[in-house]
Amino acid sequence: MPATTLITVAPTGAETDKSKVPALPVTIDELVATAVACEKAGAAVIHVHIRDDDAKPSLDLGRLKATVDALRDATNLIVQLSSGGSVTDPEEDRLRVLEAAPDMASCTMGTVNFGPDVFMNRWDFIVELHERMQAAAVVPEYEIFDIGHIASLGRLLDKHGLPFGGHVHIDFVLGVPGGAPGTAETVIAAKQQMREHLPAGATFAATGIGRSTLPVMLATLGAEGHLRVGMEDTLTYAKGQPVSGNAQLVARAAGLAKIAQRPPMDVDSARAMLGIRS
Ligand code: KMH
Ligand code: ZN
Repeated sequence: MPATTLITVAPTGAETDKSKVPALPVTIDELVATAVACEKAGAAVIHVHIRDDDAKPSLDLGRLKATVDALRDATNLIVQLSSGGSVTDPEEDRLRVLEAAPDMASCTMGTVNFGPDVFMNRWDFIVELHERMQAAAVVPEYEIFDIGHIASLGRLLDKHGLPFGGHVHIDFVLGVPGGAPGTAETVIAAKQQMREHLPAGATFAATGIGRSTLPVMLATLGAEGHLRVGMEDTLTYAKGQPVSGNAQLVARAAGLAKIAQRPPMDVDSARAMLGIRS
């Protein structure tokens, strides 16, 4: 069992409408304020989606760079940019995210139905993203929305080599309508697939969308996993109680991690585990 728990916060996402959820951080100032509070509460990684002046999802390179700089100035967090963007973002824009020089970027391991939409991740696109990350010294977090994505990652690593830093870290995003369900059973099945298809030493985190957040978190803590939480995935803290902010979700994860005798991993240890460039 790992001695500590890596906590990643995903504060914004691309799907939620700011006008319906005022606590969602969408400006750079709001993101920085959330990041500072989440670092204090126990997060080590921030998974970032940005918004434009109208609070719509954006992959504008200038704004991505400004966001990375602002987060680095205000926190010691590992900055992970989303290369997934929103379901409508073109592949070129998603690849260009790496030019903002984040510490990490997400890399989704397959196409998945995403509610009424399709989150498209063609094999050739995945290979291109993986190879550009190797060249740019950006550490991937491989996003797994469905069980078959784990075998696809095994195939990617066999054919195209290990990621920059040599360590394989994946994130099960469970409970998306169209993907694997957010249950303890999925966490265990996915972990079994990791053992079969990925190199020894690979680590995983998991997050459950919506009301699956707690079952996935509790199962993951008991299954040697790390945690992702945040308003990208969860907007309700308890029945009838909207999330007040991302730090509330990080604090709950940190509290449960302490109860599990696996307190939050500090940022320097997270950098060492993930193989982030210094
Ligand atoms: N917004 C989803 C379509 C990622 O950040 O890499 C994709 C997503 C995954 O959130
Ligand atoms: Zn995301």
